[in-house]
Order: sequence, then structure tokens, then C-alpha cells
Amino acid sequence: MTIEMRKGNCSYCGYLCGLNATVENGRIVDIAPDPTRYPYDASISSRCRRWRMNLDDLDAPDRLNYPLRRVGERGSGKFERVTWDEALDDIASRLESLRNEYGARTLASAIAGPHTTYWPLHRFMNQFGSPNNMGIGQICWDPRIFMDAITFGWPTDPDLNDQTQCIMLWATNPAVSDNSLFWSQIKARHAAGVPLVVVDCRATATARQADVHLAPWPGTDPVLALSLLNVIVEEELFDRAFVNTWCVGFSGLCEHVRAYAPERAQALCGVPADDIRKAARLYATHTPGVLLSGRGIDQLGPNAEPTVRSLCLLRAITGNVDRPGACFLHQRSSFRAEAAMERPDLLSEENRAWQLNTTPLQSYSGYNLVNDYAKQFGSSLPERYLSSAHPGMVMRAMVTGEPYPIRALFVMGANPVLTYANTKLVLKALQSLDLCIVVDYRLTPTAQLADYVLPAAGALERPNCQIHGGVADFAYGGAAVIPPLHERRNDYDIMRELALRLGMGAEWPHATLEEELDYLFEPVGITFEQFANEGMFAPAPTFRKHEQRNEHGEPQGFATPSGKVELASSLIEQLGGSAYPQPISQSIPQADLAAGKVVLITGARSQPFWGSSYFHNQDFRQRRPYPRVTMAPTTARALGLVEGDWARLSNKNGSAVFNVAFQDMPEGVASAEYGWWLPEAPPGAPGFSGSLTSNINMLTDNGIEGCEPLIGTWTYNGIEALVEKTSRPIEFDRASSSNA
Ligand SMILES: Nc1nc2c(c(=O)[nH]1)N[C@H]1C(S)=C(S)[C@@H](COP(=O)(O)OP(=O)(O)OC[C@H]3O[C@@H](n4cnc5c(=O)[nH]c(N)nc54)[C@H](O)[C@@H]3O)O[C@H]1N2
Ligand SMILES: Nc1nc2c(c(=O)[nH]1)N[C@H]1C(S)=C(S)[C@@H](COP(=O)(O)OP(=O)(O)OC[C@H]3O[C@@H](n4cnc5c(=O)[nH]c(N)nc54)[C@H](O)[C@@H]3O)O[C@H]1N2
Ligand code: SF4
Ligand SMILES: [Mo]
Repeated sequence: MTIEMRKGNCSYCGYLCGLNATVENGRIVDIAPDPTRYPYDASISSRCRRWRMNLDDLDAPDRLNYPLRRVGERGSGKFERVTWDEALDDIASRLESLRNEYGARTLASAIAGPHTTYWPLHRFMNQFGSPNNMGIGQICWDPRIFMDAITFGWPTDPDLNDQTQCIMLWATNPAVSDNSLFWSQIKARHAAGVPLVVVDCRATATARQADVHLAPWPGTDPVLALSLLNVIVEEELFDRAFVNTWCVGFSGLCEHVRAYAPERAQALCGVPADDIRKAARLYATHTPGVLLSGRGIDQLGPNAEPTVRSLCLLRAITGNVDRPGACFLHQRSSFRAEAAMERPDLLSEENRAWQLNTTPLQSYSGYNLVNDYAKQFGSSLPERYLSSAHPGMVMRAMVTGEPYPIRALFVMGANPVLTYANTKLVLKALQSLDLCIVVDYRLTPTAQLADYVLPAAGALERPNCQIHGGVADFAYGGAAVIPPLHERRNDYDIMRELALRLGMGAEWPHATLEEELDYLFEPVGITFEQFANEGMFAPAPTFRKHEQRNEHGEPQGFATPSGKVELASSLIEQLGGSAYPQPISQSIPQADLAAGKVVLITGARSQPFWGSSYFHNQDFRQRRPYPRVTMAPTTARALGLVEGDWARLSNKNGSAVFNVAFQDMPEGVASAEYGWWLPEAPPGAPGFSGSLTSNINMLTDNGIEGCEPLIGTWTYNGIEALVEKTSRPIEFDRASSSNA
């Protein structure tokens, strides 16, 4: 018998924690967290229970092991096993004939969270000739990357360390959403006496630790942020030297924020004026300070852009820019950037012009506009993410054939039936396709609607490498522990095999993902194996890059049109927006408890689940058996509900059922979890494994007309819904009796 210890990674959240695997005769028999590799944290094994799942799930009976082809009606949930050759040959020939009939644009792709290496899919799409890649960028991360880029010239990340004197967290709940290092660092800094300010509608586990917790009415965040700017300007707490030397538009900003005095802001957003002053003073006088925002405001619909931009301005006028202890502007990656791996050069201008997208910033032209400045300092921003098509338009084109038919879809590492907006539309769209291919670990509700379901290799069975979307000089991951079990394949192999069958092999010279990753690291002179041994490639961030001298001996400044931090954004103006952030008051949702109407936050993270994942884990399900809607006790009382009741939430789009729990938040607001389905319930129509019962995206929508106009952000937070008491859905009766 041979027993070996090998290094591996968990990829059940974006961290890719290092694991040590015990391998006996080629089989993994044990795993444990690796204390020597980033981002190990002593409490991880107790706080994060998912790492154990790597072994439990490795050969679990519900994992997909072979390619499956649909038999019977689409959506019947019935499949037969086929060989890879049968599956890939047929997919390739059907794609070819769809392209001949409708043009390459008829193939769309869908991704979502940070699960795998997506560049193979996007290289394939570029080469095939379709611009219709969907993702969730418009509501996850893009508002931040774009607002950073148009303000500072390049995306930023917090630099949280011993120098940090204040921490402000805006609409993010790392105590729940961040499994590892970052939240521990925040707690450590806070314990050392550094003030913590949290802006969140709910009294989250993070907010409960805060020195100041501001709880605005959902969607009023731009007003609140502008009011903090008002206090800092009026009380002259800004960093005069930084503003004078490095910012443009300060006097206009002072004028602009005059209208947002704390008392007026209180009336609009419900946060007491004294708390607004307190938070503004803490942040402006305790520098350097970290200000980090999250999905709460990336998902605000039309108010996302003005909020995220106001937070850039808060960092700018307090001098918290590219400064140790505050934040750093990313360095261009010194390995091959994601953009280089995606190969945007393969997609012609003619094919780009077909993209289903009407937003001027989140588009190929918007990307080019911003990137032309960004790349002055080196390499490019990741193209695909920042220029993806609008899912609302693509899904509608599937259903209506307008403006042209979308007949095929490639889904990789995403579960749109649960995680995209407007589930009824998603179902209709998927049901209308000629060809739908889903690559996943399990037969998810989305996979149940596919023609082909292809089995993905998991983290222990493939090399892993996360490069932060390509915006940073930062990579982490490691090698495969064992080759894929059964007939599973990694996502790279699948896309390459398909490309070869379509005569597109020239752009896929590397036979394996490992070789492809060697190529990625080639510019820094290391192999993937060398990288994998370390688990990380992360040169220390550098700061104050704007002061570095260029070849003319002048400071290089910021990669914006003015070369300075743009408090007044020339790029936004150029795209038809306003130079300073403008709250959109018509988009603020209203509650009416007497009529049973609340304002919903949808999708605030909860443990131990992630998106639509891990509902198959019986241990997790026993700990958290029901999908929750939380609200303040006074809201529940007004609606005739008590804790433990079941409530139906509904609006014009659809309805979903949740179990009521209490949590402090403004009266009239409620917060429903997302991602819920019941893997034990029967697959296929009509219920798709319980995915239509407690799926909050039955109530959300992404029609382009209701979205933020520059990026296309739709609304997950701040939607109006009626609440009525109901009984426990039978799906949960079944679940609880099968648990018993
Ligand atoms: N357990 C778990 N962890 C996860 C995930 C998961 O699904 N489960 N998902 C991962 C992913 S994909 C992401 S993108 C990250 C996201 O990580 P975070 O950005 O931390 O996301 P949330 O925990 O949902 O925190 C968003 C907060 O915004 C608040 N909020 C909602 N609406 C408003 C508003 O109008 N104004 C203000 N001020 N606050 C508001 C919500 O109450 C919520 O607490 O988490 C990652 N981590
Ligand atoms: N209402 C509402 N909707 C939301 C959100 C919200 O807050 N509210 N949050 C949004 C956000 S920020 C995000 S990021 C998305 C997340 O949405 P998704 O990414 O769609 O959801 P997940 O369940 O995280 O993952 C989807 C699938 O990826 C599969 N998978 C995991 N790893 C791999 C892999 O390596 N290869 C392959 N091929 N498949 C893999 C999993 O098995 C799972 O079925 O949801 C969005 N939707
Ligand atoms: S924090 Fe947990 S889920 Fe995330 S990679 Fe680490 S062990 Fe896996
Ligand atoms: Mo996300």
C-alpha cells in the first residue's frame, strides 16, 4: 500500500483554502486544512464546515459522473448516459447548424459566482463569434470596478492592517458572507480599538459589533453617502493637500452636497442626523481608513451607480486612496491577465455589434472607453466581465426571437433557475431553446432543463487558479490531488474538446489546463507547478503610484482623462450621466403595512449555504431546515405574523413561501433568503426539485427599462411585495419526514 500526503484546495467559496489530502493507493481517504497556506485562519475548521464536504462529496451518489443526454420532453428531468464522444460530436454539429441558420450570436453563455476558470468558455465564445455572454456582473462587483475605474483609473481593494485607523463597511456582512481571513482581520483591528462603522438596513452579525450602525431605508444609500460628504465638506474634515493636488471637481462637489445636510438626509433615509455626523467624523478623522462596500448596494437597481460612486468620493476627499492602511489601486497582473486568456481579439467588430446590451458603460464600447485610460499603466481590465450582455435582454430574446433569435445556451457553474432574476422568464427562456448545455456537479434545476448535462471535475480533481477576475497582481490556488473520478472533466478540457470538433483547435495549443496555466505564469518566469507548491503569487502591493515619476520626470498621476481623481466624472458625463452622483428618488420603494405591503431585501447571505449550493447537505439542512424571511417584530405584528409562521411573498412577477423569523431592521422592511431548492424533491416539471416553492427570484425582475441606465444593474434589494400568512408547503412536509 502507498500512502502519500498531497496538497489540494477547497473551492466551496472563493477562497480556495489549502487542504492536505491523505492519498492511499490513488484514493483520497482523508483531508485536513493546511495551516501553512493562505488564507489559513485558526478558527476556519470550526467556522467553515464546508471543507469537509470535499471528501463527503467526492464520490457522493448524487454527483454527476458521466455525460447525460435528455430523453423525453425538455424539462422532464429524464436523461440517459452517453459517451463524451457522442455528446461532444452532437453538440458541435448542432452548434454548427444553428450558426449557419441564425448566425453565431444565437449561442449565449451563462456564468455566475466565482466557481471555476471561466476564460476557456469565453475564449470559445469569442472564437465561435458570439458576444452574448451573460453573467451577474451587473449586480455583483461591476458597479464597484467601474466606479473605481472611472474615478481612480483602476480598481481598488482595501488594505486592512495595523495601520488602519477606522473601518467602514457599507452593505456588506462579512461575519456571514466571508468565511475566512478578512472578517478575522476586521475583528482583530476592532478589538485593538479601531472604530467600526456599519451601514446596513439590518442589524446583522457584523452591524451588532459596530460602534456606529446606520440603518437606512433600502435604496436611500446615495442620500446617506452624500450626507456624509456634506458633513466632511462643511466641517472641513477633508484632506486638503490630497484634494488640491490630486482631485478635480472639488468645488462643484461642495456645491452638489450642500443639499444633503444630515437633517434633510434623516427625513429621506431614516438615519438619525447625529449618527450621520458621528459616522462622517469618525471616518474622516481616523485615517488611514478602510471603506468597503458589498452586494447590498451593488443590487440597488438605479441607485447602485450613485451610491457606489459616492463612496469613491468619500475615499477620495479623505485621502484614503492608494495609501497603506486604507486601500491600494491594483497593480496590473504580471502574469498573463484574464483578458489575454479570454482572447477578445478573436471576436470581430461585426459580431460585437450584435451584443444584446443597451447600456453605454457595461458594453464593449464602455469597456474600451475606460480601458483605454486604464491600460496606459500596463495591462487591460478583464473584458468579458465588464462587457457582458444583459441577461434580461438575452432571456427575452430566447422567448420572443426579438431582436433576433437566441437558440442555444451554454451554462457553466451557474444555476440561473435559482440565481438569475425573474425565474418564470428563465424557465420559459430555457424551455424555448433548441440546445441547452449545462456543466455542473449535480443535476441542478437548471440542468434539469438541459439537452446535455456534462459532469464537472471538482476542486480536488483539477488544478485551481483564481486571479481575481484579472484586475490584480494576485493569484492563488494549487494542483489537482487526483485525476478526475469516473468520466468527469475540468471545464477547460470540455471547452477545448468542443473547439477541436468545430475546427477551432488553433487557439487551443495546450492539451491540458496545467499547460495552459504554465502559459499564464510564463511572463513571471515560474511554472504552474512552482506556483502550486507555494499556493499563491502575490507581490506586495505598492502605494502612491500616482506620485511615481514617468520617463519625463513627472508624476504619472491617475489613469483617468484628467490624470487626477475625478470627483466630477468626465467619463460618466460623456456617457450621458451626471458629473456628480444623483440619487434617483423615484426608484425608492415604499411599504404600506396596512395593505400588507413590505419592501424586500432579497438574498442577504446566510450560512451554511452559498447561492443555490449545498442544499443537498443533510447536516446543513438539519441545522437550517427552512428558507427564512426576517423582519422586525413590529412589522410581523402589523402583518398578523409570529415567529415560525409561514408567509407567502408575492408581486406582479410571482410568489414564494418563507418561514418567518425576527431581526431588527426598519419597520416595513423584510429580508428573504435566496437560492433555496430541495434536491431530494423530484426533478423535472412541474416542481424542478422544489425550486419554484421558496425561490425569491420568482419576485425579482431584470427588464432593461427598470435597470440602472449605465451598467444595467437590476434590483434585488428594495422590491415591493405583499405578505400573507400561509401554511407550510408540502415540499417541506416531505423533506421533514424523509429527514426523520
Ligand atoms: N454564506 C454565504 N456566503 C457568501 C455567499 C453566499 O451565497 N452564502 N455568496 C458569495 C457572493 S457570490 C458574494 S457576491 C458575497 C457578497 O457578500 P456581501 O456583500 O457581504 O453580501 P451580503 O452578506 O448579502 O451583505 C449585503 C448586506 O447588504 C444589506 N442591504 C441590503 N439592501 C441594502 C440597502 O439598500 N442599503 C444598505 N445599506 N444595505 C443593504 C443586507 O442587509 C446585507 O446584510 O458573498 C459571498 N459569500
Ligand atoms: N435574489 C438574489 N439573487 C442573486 C443574488 C442575491 O443576492 N439575491 N446574488 C447574486 C450573486 S452576487 C451571485 S454571485 C449569484 C450566484 O449564483 P450562482 O453562481 O448561479 O449560484 P451558485 O449556487 O453559487 O453556483 C451555481 C452552480 O455552480 C456549480 N459549480 C460550482 N463549482 C463548479 C465548477 O468548478 N465547475 C462547474 N462547471 N460548476 C460548478 C454549483 O454546483 C452550482 O450548481 O447569484 C446572484 N443572484
Ligand atoms: S473558507 Fe471554507 S468553503 Fe471557503 S475555501 Fe475555505 S474551507 Fe472552503
Ligand atoms: Mo456574487
